[in-house]
Amino acid sequence: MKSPSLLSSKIYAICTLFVAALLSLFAGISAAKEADLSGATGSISLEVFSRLSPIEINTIHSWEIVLSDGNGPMSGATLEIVGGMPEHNHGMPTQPQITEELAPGRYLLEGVRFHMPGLWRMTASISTAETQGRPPSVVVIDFTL
Ligand SMILES: [Cu+2]
Repeated sequence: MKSPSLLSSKIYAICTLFVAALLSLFAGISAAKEADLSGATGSISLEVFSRLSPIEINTIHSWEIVLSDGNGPMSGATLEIVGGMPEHNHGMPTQPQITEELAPGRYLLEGVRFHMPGLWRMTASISTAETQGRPPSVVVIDFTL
């Protein structure tokens, strides 16, 4: 029969390997999850993680929008998103709405749908309690579908 100390050191080694494997798995997942779209203005950066990735035409879906500034995640911000096709002079077929702050600085935008291939422009107007009474910060993101 093996001595208890040998057995416990074997269990320890197996656990260490298991944790290392898990960590490398998570590192791989987080590295793979890059923003689908991003933009910035001043110290504010905006990243779009589409729940439909890659984004497809004519499929209604949601975006998770991550806002941060020089101090970290921007919690409690008011975010309005307007989209359209600048070359066609029309808007989106839907009016996407922010419905929830999923985590500090991470907002859920529901009702996103693009109905045509071509150049799309999303304009995000961002205001916070600190910037009340001043014009919102505006981030413009152009992309082609
Ligand atoms: Cu169009």
